[in-house]
Amino acid sequence: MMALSKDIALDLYRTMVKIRAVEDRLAVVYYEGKLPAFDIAAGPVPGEMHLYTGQEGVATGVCAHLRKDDFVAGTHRSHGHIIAKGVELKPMLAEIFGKKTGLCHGYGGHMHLFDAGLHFGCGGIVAAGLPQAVGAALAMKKRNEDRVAVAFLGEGAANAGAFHESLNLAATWKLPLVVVIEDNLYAISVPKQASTAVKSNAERGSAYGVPAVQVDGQDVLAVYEAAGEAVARARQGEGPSLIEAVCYRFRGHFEGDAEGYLLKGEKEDWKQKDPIVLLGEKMKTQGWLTDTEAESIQAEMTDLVADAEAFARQSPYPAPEEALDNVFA
Ligand SMILES: Cc1ncc(C[n+]2csc(CCOP(=O)(O)OP(=O)(O)O)c2C)c(N)n1
Ligand SMILES: [Mg+2]
Repeated sequence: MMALSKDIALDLYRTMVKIRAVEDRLAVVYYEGKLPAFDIAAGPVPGEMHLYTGQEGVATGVCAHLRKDDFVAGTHRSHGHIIAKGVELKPMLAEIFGKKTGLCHGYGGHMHLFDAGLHFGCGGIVAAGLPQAVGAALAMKKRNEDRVAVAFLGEGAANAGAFHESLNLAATWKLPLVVVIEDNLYAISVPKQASTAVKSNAERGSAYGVPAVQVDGQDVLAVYEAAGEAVARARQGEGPSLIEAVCYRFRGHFEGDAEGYLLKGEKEDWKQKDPIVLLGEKMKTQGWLTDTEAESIQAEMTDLVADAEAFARQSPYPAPEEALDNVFA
């Protein structure tokens, strides 16, 4: 068991509460102007919205080992990844609101958060982040840098060709890559067992010569420990690793999902394994956190989000005549 200090535990806790605070607010703001008919184009945050609520332990446990110059490729569900990597909330929320002050000047929105300074990118094409992370890892190796590339993906994406080609190349070239599969049981409404006969995606590592482990994704400390080993391996030039984190999203695939595919009582059961509550309880047992401290962290993060939201709302939209700037046309 990796030695854990109060400082590290507190850092993990604060990051998870920050992610949850952003998304709890977005879960309200998103519906402004959209109801009663659910007009997806209406309101201050038009378009689709995929929340990460419930999976915070995965992004947090992995990114806690990363430096600013390490590369992360996310997915369509990446608020948690970019926050755990250290993004400023103001430009992040401004991007989600489609504003000129956003990370991508409002061109990207919630699914296309990109922060060059943080070496972070994500997007809506399932499994597309993997080849990008392999490319980043190849560049790092060619330049003799001790940087690491991380690709997050869902268990659905692990059935895409890009996943298999990426693992194969990364292992053959011994690249500094960590692949993190977040198995939240579903790809949209399709349960894992309907799209693969493989029980655990960690088993797939051996097909490519990649060390792989399965961890409880609701337990941020388990993720933190596995990621510590994988990131160290990559940084020391020992090649790629695969982490399969079994987790659960507490909200639908996207906001507006009727969730007719869930088993009765399933979500309620998983909510008993809220990663924030679980870590908070462990810390309280250790004497590392009091109820008052937990409340003040929650209040601090709620305030941070309120400031970022105010910034986003007050910011201007890009002018229509700028629509084709900065894009391939
Ligand atoms: C190449 C491609 N195919 C299909 C889609 C439509 N799509 C969006 S999300 C998704 C499911 C992804 O499931 P998973 O990888 O498990 O991630 P999760 O949503 O569970 O986080 C699909 C099929 C897409 N965006 N890109
Ligand atoms: Mg999934």
